[in-house]
Amino acid sequence: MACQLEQYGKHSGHMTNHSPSIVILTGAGISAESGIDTFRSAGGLWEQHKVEDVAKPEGFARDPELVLGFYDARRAALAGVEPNAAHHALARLAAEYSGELLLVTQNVDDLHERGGSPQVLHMHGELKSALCQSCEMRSAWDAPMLEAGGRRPKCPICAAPSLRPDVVWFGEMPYQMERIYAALSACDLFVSIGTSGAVYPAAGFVQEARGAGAATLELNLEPSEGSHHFAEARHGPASQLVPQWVGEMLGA
Ligand code: BV8
Repeated sequence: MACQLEQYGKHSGHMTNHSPSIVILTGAGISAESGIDTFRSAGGLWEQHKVEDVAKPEGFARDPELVLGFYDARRAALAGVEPNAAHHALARLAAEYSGELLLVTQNVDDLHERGGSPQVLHMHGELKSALCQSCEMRSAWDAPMLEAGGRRPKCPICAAPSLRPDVVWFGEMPYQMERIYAALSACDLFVSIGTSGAVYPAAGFVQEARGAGAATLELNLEPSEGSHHFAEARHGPASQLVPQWVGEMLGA
């Protein structure tokens, strides 16, 4: 890793003796060993449902109960899973690393937080957040959005029965993109963990970082669709690769 940072480090003199600034992007693969289905593996979420039916505004408009039920099931499943060694390793990095660190996740689960990461940027939203379509306010939410008899719970802020999952569907703008792009253009190292590189704009982050002179590392079970953009790629389960990489970064 150190050799890569020197070899691929910033050409604009960022590489002084400070600890390299790191942007990490995670995807469903980091939660796979916790028992949460990924999207594209055999039997994964998208095999059980058509994307356009459950992860697009049009699908929600067409059949809100199908979509609310899909997200209610995923939210309820969180109670039965635990963070794994990869989540805990990233929390250790946040606690012990002296350089700047931004953790961006495409995941809507809460395993990074429960694994101890203090700041998590959920660019595609969170299962445990509700967005009200009337007042457009967000509230922490851990209950079903579809109650018995198809009743809809009331928004905690405006009392309208118009809550939707606070997740970013296809065609919707991911959250905090300016902050992410600013971090990508300034970082010394971009690390992608457990994502297929199938969905944009997240799949383009490696090119942003590399274009700005950062070193790039992919940690994934197998080569992703964007593997060729990475200066270094390691393949295997996140529960092994991530603790090993964190140990390298902490010099342990
Ligand atoms: C937008 C949230 C613009 C909800 C999700 C043509 C070209 C380029 C782009 C487009 C295009 N046509 C349309 C687009 C845009 C579109 C897109 O990218 N489409 C794709 C299909 C081409 N993108 C969008 O619409 C985005 N918005 O572009 O807005 C805009 C501009 C102006 C104004 C308004 C809007 C929004 C996309 C967000 C969609 N929401 N999720 C929910 O979770 O239900 S997507 C969802 O899939 C995830 O969030 C993630 O982003 C994406 C990919 O999933 P992964 O996390 O990578 O999971 P996957 O199963 O695919 O892969 C798992 C990986 O882990 C695998 O590689 C596997 O090998 C690995 N793995 C498995 N086990 C392990 C492991 N690795 C390590 N250890 C293990 N144990």
